[in-house]
Amino acid sequence: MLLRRPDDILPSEITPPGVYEDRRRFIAMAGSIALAGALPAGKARATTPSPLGPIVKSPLSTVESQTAYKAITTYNNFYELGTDKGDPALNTHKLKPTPWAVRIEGLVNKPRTFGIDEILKLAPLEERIYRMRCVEGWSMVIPWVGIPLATLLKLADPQGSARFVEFISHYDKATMTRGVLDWPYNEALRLDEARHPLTLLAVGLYGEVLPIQNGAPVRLVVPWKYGFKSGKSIVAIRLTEKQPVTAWMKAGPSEYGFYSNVNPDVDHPRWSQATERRIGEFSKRKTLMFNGYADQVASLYTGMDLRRNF
Ligand SMILES: Nc1nc2c(c(=O)[nH]1)N[C@H]1C(S)=C(S)[C@@H](COP(=O)(O)O)O[C@H]1N2
Ligand SMILES: [Mo]
Repeated sequence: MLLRRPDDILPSEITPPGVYEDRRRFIAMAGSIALAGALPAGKARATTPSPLGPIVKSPLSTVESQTAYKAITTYNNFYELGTDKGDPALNTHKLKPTPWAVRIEGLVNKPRTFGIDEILKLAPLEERIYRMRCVEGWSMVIPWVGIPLATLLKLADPQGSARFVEFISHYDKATMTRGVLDWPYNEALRLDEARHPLTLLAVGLYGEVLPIQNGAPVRLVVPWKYGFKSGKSIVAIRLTEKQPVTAWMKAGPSEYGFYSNVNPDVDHPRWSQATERRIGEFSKRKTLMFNGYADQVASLYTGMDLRRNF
C-alpha cells in the first residue's frame, strides 16, 4: 500500500479508470472530435511542411479508422507536463526538443550517442498505424512515423549478458512536475521484446514531426502493451542484465507490473480490463488479448503465467 506524503498524489487519483473520467472534459472533447471528423484529415491538422522526408507505408499497420489528430494531441498522459489529460498540450514550452541526443549505454559493445538527425537517417521512416490502449481503459488508433528500435539496438551491438533494455525520459526539475513519480520517468522491456519488429522508435505522427505532448522528439511505441510502456522524450537507452524497476512499478507495484501486456482477463486491482472506449466512439469495445497483436507477439510469452507476470 502506498503511503501518502503531502507532496504525493496516489496513482489511483491521477490514473483513474474510464468510469471516473471528468464528464465535462469528455463532452467538450467529443465535440471537438466531431468537428475535426467533419473536415478532411489534412485540414484538421497543422499545415507546417514536414521536415521528416520520405515515409514508407508499413504492412504492419492496422486498417482501422484513425483517431483524429486533435484528440491524439490534446488527450495525453505525459505527467512531466501535468497530470490532467489536457495539460501536456498546454505546457509544451516546458520541453525543448532541439538540440537532442539519445545515449545508448550499458551492456553494449558500441556505446554511442545519436543526435536526432542521425536517428532520422538510420533507416527508411515508416508509417505504422497502431492500436494503442491505456491502462485507464481508453484506446486510440495512431499513425506513428518511426524506425524499428531493433535497427538502433543492432548498431550498439548488445553484449551476450544483456537481457533487458531500459528507456529513460528527459526530466527537468526546474520546469516539470515534481512529486507524483520518481523522476526521471523510466520504462523497460526484455531484450527480445525490444527487438521485436513491432517495437518502434517514433519521431512523427500523421506524417509530421512528433508534437511535444506526444513525446518529442523521440518516444517508444509498444502496441501490445499498455500505453505507459511507451516512454516519451527519451534521452537514454540502457542495456542491463537485471530487470529494471520502472517508474510505475515503484509508484504502485500491485497495480503496474513489469510486463504490462494488454490482457482482458487480468483485471487491474481496482477495475476491469475487459473492455475499452475508443476515443471518438461512444459504445465500448471488447479489449483484445495483446491489444489485437497476439499473432505477432504471443510466442514471446510461451510458458509464462500471465496472471503472475502482469
Ligand atoms: N515520459 C513519459 N512517458 C509516458 C508517460 C508519461 O507520463 N511520461 N505516460 C505514458 C502513458 S500512461 C501513456 S497512455 C502514453 C500516452 O501517449 P500519448 O499521449 O502519445 O497518447 O504515454 C506513456 N509515456
Ligand atoms: Mo496510460
